Amino acid sequence: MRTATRRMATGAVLALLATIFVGGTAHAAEADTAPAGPEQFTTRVITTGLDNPFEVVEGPDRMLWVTERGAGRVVRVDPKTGGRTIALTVPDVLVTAGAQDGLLGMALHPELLSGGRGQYVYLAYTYDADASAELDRRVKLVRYTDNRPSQTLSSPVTLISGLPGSYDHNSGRLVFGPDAKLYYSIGDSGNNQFANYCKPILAQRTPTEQEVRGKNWIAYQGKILRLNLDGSVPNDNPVIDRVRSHVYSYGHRNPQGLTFGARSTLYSNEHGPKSDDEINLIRAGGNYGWPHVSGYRDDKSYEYENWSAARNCASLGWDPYAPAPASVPKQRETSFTAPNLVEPLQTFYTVDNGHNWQDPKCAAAYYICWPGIAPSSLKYLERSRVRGWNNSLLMTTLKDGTIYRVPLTDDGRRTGAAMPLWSSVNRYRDVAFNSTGTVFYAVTDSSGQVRDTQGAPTSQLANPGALLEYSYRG
Ligand SMILES: [Ca+2]
Ligand SMILES: [Ca+2]
Repeated sequence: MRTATRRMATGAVLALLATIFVGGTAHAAEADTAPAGPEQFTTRVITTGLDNPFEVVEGPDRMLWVTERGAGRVVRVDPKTGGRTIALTVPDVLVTAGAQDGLLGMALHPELLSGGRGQYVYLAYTYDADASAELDRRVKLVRYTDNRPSQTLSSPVTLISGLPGSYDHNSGRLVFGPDAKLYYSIGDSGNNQFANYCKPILAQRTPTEQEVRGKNWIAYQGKILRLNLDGSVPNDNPVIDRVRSHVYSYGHRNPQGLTFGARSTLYSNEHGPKSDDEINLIRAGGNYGWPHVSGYRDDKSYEYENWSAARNCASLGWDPYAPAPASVPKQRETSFTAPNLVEPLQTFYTVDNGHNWQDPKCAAAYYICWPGIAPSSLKYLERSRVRGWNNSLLMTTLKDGTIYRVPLTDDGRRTGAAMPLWSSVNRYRDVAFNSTGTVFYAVTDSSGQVRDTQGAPTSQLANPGALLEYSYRG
């Protein structure tokens, strides 16, 4: 923080000198219109010790509403004092140590605390759907009602249950759309890799009419869903393979970011395998390619190896660095065709064939050096008093220790280069901003690996489980 302050002071003096001594109004004008950089912000730790916070949003009460994935709690944090109150501890949340399950996304009804009828908070979380000792990890979306006198959430109503849940790749972002529908992202369960390498990826599998009627949501893996506020299927959802369901778009891997832009454009970002993290513009009925296509359909550094289709899968060992055995079917990206295939707006990053996935700098954890950033959230900023920031996406990352701003074109259909904003040795999980768009808030994971200042892996996080504030100095 002190370094940033010093940099800012020096920058301001230089800008002033440039204006006075260079005398060129063009110089001054340029300095005045360049988008603000991180040095124009003051950083502050609001609070620490949150249990893997997942979602942060500024409520109409100007408190910061946070979900703690690990503790299964909704807390309201006073941004001035860091004081927090528990609004809810979800009674039936399932949390497994080291897993990606627990309390995930949260969306506030736009009428919350306005005196209207919509005094609701929507939550997504994993639970055990099996009453016996067996574990059946599923996800449900539940609506809670805000109770002002006690400042707690109560009267849960389950909107939908039995959604696919996993140890890995749950995604879990929940958004209240401008069309008063709920949007929810579900990952591919982390299948076809690590301990799940013999389980098939179902991101291309769309539900049958019979499954929808029977409330069997198995095919909702690797999808973005669109739901009515009561959990039912909207009658204007896209018809995909002759079936209308909650599925809005498909072919996703792990879309953890989901946000609406201007003109009802919907954006998502998702984790690629070793490369090709993506930002996508989401269209109704769009196919985003996974697992046949990763990033662009360019045959660069990725080929779909379908381990589950190998007859002897269980006897094979999964190795991310060795070529897959001959019995594992392989498919080049360009051999996959789909009329509704949608390529990303941008990737982080696409690399050429022959890339070295075992950078010696990351010998302790090679994936930290893979050419990706692990995007964990995306939030659209329409208007901001921060210079040059209108019409932007803010993107948090887990591996990269950086929050980025991604400028959008006026029509919102293309993105410009991602600009790094705030960097630290932290796994940034989500970002929010206040009503004027001049104060930004980020939450960080409680543990995990990230790139250190030299780009090597470390698990020594600077601010574990924190809520951080970045205030624009103008
Ligand atoms: Ca894709
Ligand atoms: Ca590709």
